[in-house]
Amino acid sequence: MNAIAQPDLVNTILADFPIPLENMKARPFGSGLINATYLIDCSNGQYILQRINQEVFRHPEYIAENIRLINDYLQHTHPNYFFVSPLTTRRHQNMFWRQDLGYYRLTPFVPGSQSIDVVENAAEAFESSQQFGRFTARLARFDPHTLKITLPDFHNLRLRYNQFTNTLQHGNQERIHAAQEAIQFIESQQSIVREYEKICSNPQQYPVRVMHHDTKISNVLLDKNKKGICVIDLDTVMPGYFFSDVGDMLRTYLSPVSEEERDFNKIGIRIPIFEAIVKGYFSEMKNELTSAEKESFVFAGKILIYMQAIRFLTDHFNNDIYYGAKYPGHNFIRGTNQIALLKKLNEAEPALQAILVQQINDSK
Ligand code: GN1
Ligand code: MG
Repeated sequence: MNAIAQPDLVNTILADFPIPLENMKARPFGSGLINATYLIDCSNGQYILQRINQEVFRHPEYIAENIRLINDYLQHTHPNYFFVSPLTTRRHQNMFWRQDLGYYRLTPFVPGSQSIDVVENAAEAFESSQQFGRFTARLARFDPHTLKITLPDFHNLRLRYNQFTNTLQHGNQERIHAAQEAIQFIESQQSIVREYEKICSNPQQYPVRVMHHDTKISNVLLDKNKKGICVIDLDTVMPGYFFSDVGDMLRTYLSPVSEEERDFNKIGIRIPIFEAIVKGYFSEMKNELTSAEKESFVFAGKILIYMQAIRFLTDHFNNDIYYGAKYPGHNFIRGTNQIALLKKLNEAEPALQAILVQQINDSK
């Protein structure tokens, strides 16, 4: 899925950006599944070159429009907020270089920044959660509906569930047959879909906000002391609900191991990390969030873990057309890993809820 850019293609693309090309070096970078990413070294600094996956993002120009709108708004209202915007091309002043070969964009690499792939401690979780909270808080008076929908129905759990059941009819029957236990578990948790629908039909208590929709730790830049600098990877910034960002943080920070882990005994819920996520998010959003949103933090985790389990399993049954697979059964492992995580979250729920209530009270 991640087509490797040819060196001469990289040169052709970069020639249209205002950067010096002598002694330029390019190498693959990062761990994203959807867009191909390269680190570019050149004489005036480092840049990130990314090819947008057009199978996933059907209108890459929407991404550019959204980033421009948000950038303009923030420069106006919060000029000190650190926001990394892609460079524009020399010829057309576009945020994308595009030809038949695809859409590419170039973003400055923030000097002294680092990103990490796994949350090791509560301080990292706090910093990251604070950054995602700050992003939505700074945009609290910005009308989310002016943004383009870059990925329609991205976090629509009802749709994801329906796609899953549909795939059970039409997908790879051998794989489906071998996955009965996982399928039954997914079906047994359907009440999550119904609760999700209640949230989406209650705009008073669950308002539509500008959400990032991909809040894994690697989408936050940290400085050398692991203090948060800013959020990155803004392709999925769209109108959405609090649960998307809060839930994906719980999904990706709580366990000491990621969705890639094959030894499910290592999956667990780290309570201090939960507390740090809540504190970090509340530090920016406590005056914006409704009581209902605050009280639903644990449920946000359930929605996102459940959705990701469904997405990985659906892809497994569809012969890995979306996420790809590095080994046979890769998406089955990822999906069942997420099921194991959801079970752990369900077990830990009373303890997490108690911490949440404490934090809600402390934030008043
Ligand atoms: C994809 O490409 P990446 O890693 O940023 C996916 C997310 C999933 C994630 C799971 C556009 O994100 O929704 O949570 O994989 N993004 C898209 O690793 O589908
Ligand atoms: Mg992403």
